[in-house]
Amino acid sequence: MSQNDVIYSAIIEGDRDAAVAEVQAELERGVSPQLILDESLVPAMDRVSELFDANEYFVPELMIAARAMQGCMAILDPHLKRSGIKKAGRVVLGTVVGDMHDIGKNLVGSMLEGGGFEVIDLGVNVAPETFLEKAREMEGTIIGLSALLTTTMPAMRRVVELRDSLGLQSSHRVIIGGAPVTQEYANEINADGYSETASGAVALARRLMAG
Ligand code: B1M
Repeated sequence: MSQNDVIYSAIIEGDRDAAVAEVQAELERGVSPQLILDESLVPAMDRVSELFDANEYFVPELMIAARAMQGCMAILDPHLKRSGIKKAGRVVLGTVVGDMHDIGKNLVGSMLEGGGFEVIDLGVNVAPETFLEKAREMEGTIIGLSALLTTTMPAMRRVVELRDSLGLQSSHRVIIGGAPVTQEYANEINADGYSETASGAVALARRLMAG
């Protein structure tokens, strides 16, 4: 384990400038981008999730940490791509049609990126067809759906139904989340997984990728 404590602490404290500067310095020292991601950034975001789950951090702290993480990812991404490092998987993510809430979805996206996933963020108010169109571009892509309104939850069912009608149930798993969503609802609509939290979504996506 070669965790960089400066990066680790800067992410937890949401100090984007310090985190970005140290990531840059690590790259210049020849440290591999994958090592920076796996041993400093991902553990820091895991710690941020723990603090959030323990009610020690609230949404603002979470967002500031996520912004610091995104700043670091912007630097690491080209290096990761160049070195051909295999991503943990690919997730097409969005808030379902009719729903404009994106704070939780963005956190899920940051966490997934922090967890080594490629995230295609389709934004908010995304139609079922759009999810499927984008997901079909690559075999194995996970479809991640977020909904914050009870009135928009049925759109999740429509995504699953469309996926199934296209015969893509074994190649494109659907995971769902958002404040009103439950495991029972996931079972009811035949989604492949539910997570209550952003960090849980990473663990869930990893489990699905592992088969
Ligand atoms: Co809205 N809103 N809102 N809102 N809003 C709620 C959701 C509401 C519960 C407030 C209330 O009445 N108490 C209520 C819904 C009631 C219901 O359906 N039962 C509501 C309503 C009614 C509305 C409007 C209809 C209000 C109106 O206009 N009359 C309207 C709808 C607009 C629309 O979408 N069409 C509306 C608008 C808005 C704002 C634009 C003002 C703003 C959104 C800003 C934005 O997102 N850019 C807003 C906000 C901020 C909220 C509350 C206050 C906070 C939501 C939030 O960001 N939470 C919310 C009340 C509340 O939840 N306390 C409320 C923080 C975020 C980190 O949590 O999104 O749950 P959350 O994400 C969590 C987990 O759920 C999980 O991970 C995250 C981190 O752990 N998660 C996933 C989320 N997605 C996941 C996906 C996964 C896995 C996990 O896998 C793919």
